[in-house]
Amino acid sequence: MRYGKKQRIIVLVTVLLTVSVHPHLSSGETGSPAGGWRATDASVAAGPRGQMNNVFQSIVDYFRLGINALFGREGNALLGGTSRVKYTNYQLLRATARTDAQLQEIKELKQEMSTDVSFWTPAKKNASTDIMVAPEAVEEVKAFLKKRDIPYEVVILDVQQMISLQNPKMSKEQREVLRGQMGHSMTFKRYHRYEDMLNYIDYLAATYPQLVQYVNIGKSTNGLPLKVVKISGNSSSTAAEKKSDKPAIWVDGGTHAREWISPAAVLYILKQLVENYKVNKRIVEGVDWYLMPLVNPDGYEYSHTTDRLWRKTRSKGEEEEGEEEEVYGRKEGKWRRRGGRVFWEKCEGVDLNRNWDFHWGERGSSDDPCDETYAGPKAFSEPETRSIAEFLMVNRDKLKVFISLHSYAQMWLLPWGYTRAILDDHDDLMEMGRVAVDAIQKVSGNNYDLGGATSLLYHSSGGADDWAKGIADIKYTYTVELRDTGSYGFMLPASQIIPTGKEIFAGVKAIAKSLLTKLKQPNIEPNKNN
Ligand code: 0X9
Ligand code: ZN
Repeated sequence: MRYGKKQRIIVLVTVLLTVSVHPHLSSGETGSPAGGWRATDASVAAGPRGQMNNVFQSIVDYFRLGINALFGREGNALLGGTSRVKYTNYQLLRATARTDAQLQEIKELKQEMSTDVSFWTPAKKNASTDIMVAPEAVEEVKAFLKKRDIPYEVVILDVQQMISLQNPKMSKEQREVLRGQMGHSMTFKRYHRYEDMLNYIDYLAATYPQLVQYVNIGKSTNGLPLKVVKISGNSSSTAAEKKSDKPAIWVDGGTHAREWISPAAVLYILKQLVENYKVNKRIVEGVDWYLMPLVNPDGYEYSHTTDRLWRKTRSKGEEEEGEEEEVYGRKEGKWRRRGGRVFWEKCEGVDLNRNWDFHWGERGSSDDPCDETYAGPKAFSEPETRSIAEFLMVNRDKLKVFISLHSYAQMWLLPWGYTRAILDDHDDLMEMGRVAVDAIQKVSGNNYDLGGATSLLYHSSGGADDWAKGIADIKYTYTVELRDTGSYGFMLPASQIIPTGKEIFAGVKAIAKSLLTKLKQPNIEPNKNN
């Protein structure tokens, strides 16, 4: 039987009404994985009752996607699925391996229970490892740790609850009111969507045209703009500082989607430099600032609409024209558990901090598309890394400082990440890093550990910092892990945006001042390439 247009609309409306009258049937409430197609696959593991639910789920998701694509209500078709991944009763355990054997066992746990555990921090000897565990596996994992004498504590009892508490809601009306009053809706009291960030940048550029410009350096995989804001103050008094040979500082955020504090912190720095220009006159006029609040907009948006704990990009691994499927090898998937159901998930996304073309694919990065540290099918496979690299190369002579903001750990890290070898100018970078962490300590009392990325964290190759140092030759290159040390982890409450912003701005400001002082001394050569 063929349905006419009218009948199709009636069917669609009926399904939607059913879903809204019985909200527990909707995918968001049952905690299904993102994307209806996955739910169909889930029936394999979910048993007959699960199969019925999942078939229904697929129909619901199908219509929801259709409606969202048509009317763009929640999420949008561009960003893929609309059902939220739920982490109800997922626990965060903090385990500490004290011996090599225990470390090995924790690594085995990761391999063997990959459906049920997710490592928020890597396994390391004599350091704590944060492991998120699905409710179905909590007892098993705890028994595993106890049996091997590996001490652990429960840090978060219900990850979902933490997620729902993190970000105060703001209605459309409230946003409109704010835009009417201030010209933008950026509050620094909540984590904003990319649209709000872009509006804020537009507002600053329009309000302070002498000071703020932005450059679109490219587009994300899903077509969102990649924006770099340039702040350059001109003092009418000093002709020398007016010249374009001012040193430049780069600060970026949001490489990893779930690390919400990092784009918020870059925006805070932007606000201080622009809206608090008078107080920060010396560093605004003496330095050209390049700020990129959001390196990975696709992943970030996805972490708002669908999976709060998403880390990578959203690229799907389709082969480029003429390329063989095997070259990309990204048709793989894996079993995952979400909301009590196991389903087959096609693995998507690339870890941008493993995708840079400097010692790409070496230690500490993965060639498995399902891994959180998947380096991509090739170096610079992602438009985000390519666009930034191009921009940095054009400006490399001016750039003296490169800072990439991440979370969480409270660490000020120096290259290299790919090797244990120490930089030739390690001491210079330590000295400058010390200036920053001391300034942070002074302003908030918080201690940031300072040191090489490999020794403080772990091996990881293909990182932005290694490329900035090794290829672009930017002298003072750092990766900063912002707050906290694990009480909230990625779900750092929005009330900590301003305090975190204040401390990181103090650190960055101290570096800018120190750089200007150094450049005044004639015998200092901050870049090899100068
Ligand atoms: O692993 C990373 O990419 C960074 N840590 S995070 O928890 N935010 O994912 C650290 C990167 C340090 N730099 C290099 N390893 N190159
Ligand atoms: Zn990160």
